[in-house]
Amino acid sequence: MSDVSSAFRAAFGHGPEGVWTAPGRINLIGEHTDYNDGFVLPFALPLALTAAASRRPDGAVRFRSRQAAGEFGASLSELVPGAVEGWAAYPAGALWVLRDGGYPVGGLDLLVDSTVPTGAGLSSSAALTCAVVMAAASLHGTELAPDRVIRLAQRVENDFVGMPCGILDQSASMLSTEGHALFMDTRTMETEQVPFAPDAHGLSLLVVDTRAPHRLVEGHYADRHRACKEAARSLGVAALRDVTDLPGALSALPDDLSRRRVRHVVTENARVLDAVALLRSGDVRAVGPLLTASHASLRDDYEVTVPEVDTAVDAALAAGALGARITGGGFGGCVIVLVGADAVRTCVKTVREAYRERGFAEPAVFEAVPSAGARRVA
Ligand code: GAF
Repeated sequence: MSDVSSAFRAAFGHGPEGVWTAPGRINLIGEHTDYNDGFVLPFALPLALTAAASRRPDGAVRFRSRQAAGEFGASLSELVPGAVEGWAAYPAGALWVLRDGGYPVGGLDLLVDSTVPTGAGLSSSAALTCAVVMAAASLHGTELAPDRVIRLAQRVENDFVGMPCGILDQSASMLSTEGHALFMDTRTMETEQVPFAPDAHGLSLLVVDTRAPHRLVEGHYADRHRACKEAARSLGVAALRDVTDLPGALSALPDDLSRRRVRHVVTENARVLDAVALLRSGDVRAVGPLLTASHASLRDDYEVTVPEVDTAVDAALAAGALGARITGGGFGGCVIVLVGADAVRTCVKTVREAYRERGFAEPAVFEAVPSAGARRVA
């Protein structure tokens, strides 16, 4: 935090008025369910973005990132959809959604620093948008409730950046608490903090960053989203969340592709409910097979995995993991592995060997510790 404040001072010649932090996330289970009004079970990582900011009297904005060269500068009125590219589109979009929503905003100096890797499916962009929405609103006199920040940050992605995401990532960043997974009904936004501490059960939840870059804005995600909406329409339900008779729905659908997309969403919602029930009863080990079933569904029915991801899952399972799956939107990114603490070393070694054999770049592996959500820190 003091690093961010000193970097801010060095860049802008004065100190920040405030500092906010927002974490990246892992989704334990419940993938591609959020834009189908379904259930999700994410938690926040200790990896986070920190944003230092202060108001400017002249209606100008200046953005800097410690992870990017140069400075982005514009006037507030120039920040409209389509006008800003690269990382600056996210803070620009945060200011645009606030203005568009009728909240008072003015000029802003902003410097961000992040430990959330970008393009790894760990929600680096939700961390950025949540932090900047909170910072800009607060500095201009509005303390937004977390559910407002979530919706506004989602709008940044949907209407400014052009990524039709749901509310999983923003909710995880805003609402997570240490030692818990966040069970959320994305239709009602009702939440439950479910205790989740693998180490207390002699287990570890590893994150394997496959380093296969994921690019969700590039169409595949939007295709899945569209297929789900079309299937819901042809089944006569508001959202796939409302499908109660899966065999009946499958026989009513016109083609194999939509049948597979629907089967994934409906079975994944059921797996979230099963995982929550197991966590509530303290049986963390039994969540393993649900993770693996989720992966198979995402690989075969939803088709969002890539060879690096499948290799990590297969190698981890072969080395004795209790369960493993891709996490996040897919097409690259990270795998999570639930494994007994005594099998961690073998598991990591087996995954690394499998990567070497296939000629893939060395994956990064770290342990996921359920951590606190976004907040003002100074
Ligand atoms: C991405 C999206 F941003 C989320 O809204 C969610 O749909 C996820 O992919 C898949 O579960 O992270």
